[in-house]
Amino acid sequence: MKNKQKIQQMLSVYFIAGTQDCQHLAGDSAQNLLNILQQALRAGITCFQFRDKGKNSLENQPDQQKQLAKQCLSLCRQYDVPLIINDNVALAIEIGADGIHVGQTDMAIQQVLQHTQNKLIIGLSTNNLAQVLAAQQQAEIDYIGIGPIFPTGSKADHSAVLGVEFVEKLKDYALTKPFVVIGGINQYNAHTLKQAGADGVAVISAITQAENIQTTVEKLKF
Ligand code: TZP
Ligand code: MG
Repeated sequence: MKNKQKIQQMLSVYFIAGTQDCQHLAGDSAQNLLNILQQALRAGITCFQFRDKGKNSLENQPDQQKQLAKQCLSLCRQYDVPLIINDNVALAIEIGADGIHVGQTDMAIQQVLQHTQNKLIIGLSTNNLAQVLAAQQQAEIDYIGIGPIFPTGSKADHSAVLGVEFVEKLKDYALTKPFVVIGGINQYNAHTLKQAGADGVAVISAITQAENIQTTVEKLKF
């Protein structure tokens, strides 16, 4: 377990993206991702997760994907913002990322730890109460991702939506682990979720499709 306060700060405005999330823009999607990331960093995001997967991603071009991940990392370093890699422990280690985020059906946490020697930040996605409570019990997990809270167009095979009530109800369980909520979160509903107890909000389309990244990120902060 890394420094809890640092993790909580990091979760505040947690931006997630890959090339598949930049298809609405003309031109090269890798370059578009870098442009968006730079604007988001300038605007004050507190964490970036490189999640390049599925249709229209570079997952079948590992060399290009690695090169892009390295470029993202060097941008994040300029702003002193941590970079977390989604689901790909080998890539995280190879490029020297700050953390790794896994889902329920990805590499098991014990196996992740063997590879990372507990040097990287570890996040786990959860989609129901049993999974949240199980994650809470695992000392090596630094933060929990909870969602989807609202319907989302950014993840094809997502689980049932949980709603704000689910986050409210978590207060009864007095979680000690930091958690970030995800799924359909935007500048208008972020505040409600932080009021409900979330340490931060994780967003894809709210930033990748923002009309104005600067003002969007400012509103996500509060
Ligand atoms: N996991 C649960 S919902 C989701 C992921 C990766 C997608 C969130 O995207 P958006 O655009 O912020 O709803
Ligand atoms: Mg996964």
